[in-house]
Amino acid sequence: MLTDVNGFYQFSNVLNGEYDLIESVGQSVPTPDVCTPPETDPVDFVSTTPNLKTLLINNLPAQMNFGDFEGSRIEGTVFADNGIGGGTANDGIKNGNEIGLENTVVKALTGSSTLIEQTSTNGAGEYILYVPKSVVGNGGTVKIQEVNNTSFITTGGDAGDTGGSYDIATDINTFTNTVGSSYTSIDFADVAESIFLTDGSQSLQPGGTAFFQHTFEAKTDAAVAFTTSSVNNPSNITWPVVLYNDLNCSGTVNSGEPIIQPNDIVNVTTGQTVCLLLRVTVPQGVSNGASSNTTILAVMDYNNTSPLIQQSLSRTDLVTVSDEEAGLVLTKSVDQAQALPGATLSYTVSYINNGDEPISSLEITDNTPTYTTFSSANCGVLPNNLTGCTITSPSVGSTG
Ligand SMILES: [Ca+2]
Ligand SMILES: [Ca+2]
Ligand SMILES: [Ca+2]
Ligand SMILES: [Ca+2]
Repeated sequence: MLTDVNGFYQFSNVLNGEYDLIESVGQSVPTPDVCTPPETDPVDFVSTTPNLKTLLINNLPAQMNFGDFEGSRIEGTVFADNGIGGGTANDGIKNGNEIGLENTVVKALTGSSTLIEQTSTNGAGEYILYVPKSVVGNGGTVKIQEVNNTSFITTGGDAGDTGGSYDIATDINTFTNTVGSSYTSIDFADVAESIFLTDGSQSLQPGGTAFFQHTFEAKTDAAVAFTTSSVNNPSNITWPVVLYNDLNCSGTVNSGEPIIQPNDIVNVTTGQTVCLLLRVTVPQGVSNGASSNTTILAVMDYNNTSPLIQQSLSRTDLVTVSDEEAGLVLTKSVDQAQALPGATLSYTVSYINNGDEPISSLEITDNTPTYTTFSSANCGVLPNNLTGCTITSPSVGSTG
């Protein structure tokens, strides 16, 4: 049957059973039993509900509505273009197991960039937008724009089946509207920004060595160049700086772990963590308050991008010379300034940790002075949290 002027329809005296209800424009009434009508919408309308619905009638009244919209429907996906699961990173195309990005804003705009409608992507990264015929008619321009979430970088987009084109600078797909169309696969490709942690600072005495641990967490496939530059105070003194690739992330330099040179490239893939160790040596003879501030710059060239997409990250490590904040301080004293031959001298080695880091193990060595031989040694009174003191000494009467 045909709907009335208000779009209303009603079938009466329907026998119990299962029925297909089909929306079909302009069909003759009654539709012949032998011929299933095509599922169609009125001219210039797109469906907001399926045109075919199945209905079970069992003695009770039933209601089934069909929704149509006068204009065009646009749908697509915003996804993480990071190449996971066999995909290609940063190519602007959803491939492999690249997943959708939820809660991302997508806007429909007119050719003159007036907002028509905006929405957010669902859990699968999908969105649907509608453009009314009254706003953009046949032959008018429609722009679909993504607004990246915080900490995401655009790698591309796809105009889908619109026949339009994508512009990376504005993150907009632009196409010419045919009213009543249902456009699909208008997609947007982003990747999360990679992460570089963290800033460091240490106080050391002249001649000391500082190590700073850093982690670089790649969120997409890229070639990374790590370079260092230092600002020294006073500026005429050079502080030796070396950057190591801490392959086993131990926080220490192990045998075989390479120094990263300025021209080296570290290739990373999505989810990979690169551990770095920066070693800064305080020159001998620098005075209290001298400092060196080293910046580690990480420049990522995203794989598969042309023109090249880059992300730069940096961290700084500050080393300050401070006598007062020297870590371990040892002092040695003797109980008599002079002694007769055969007398016993008692030497005391005292230790104090003035640093802000705990010291977990410590080895102190000393020599028997000239004209003396070893008598005995003990650990003295240990602080509460210091245990396991052992003494390795020469035999009594010997030197060592
Ligand atoms: Ca419909
Ligand atoms: Ca991809
Ligand atoms: Ca984007
Ligand atoms: Ca290591």
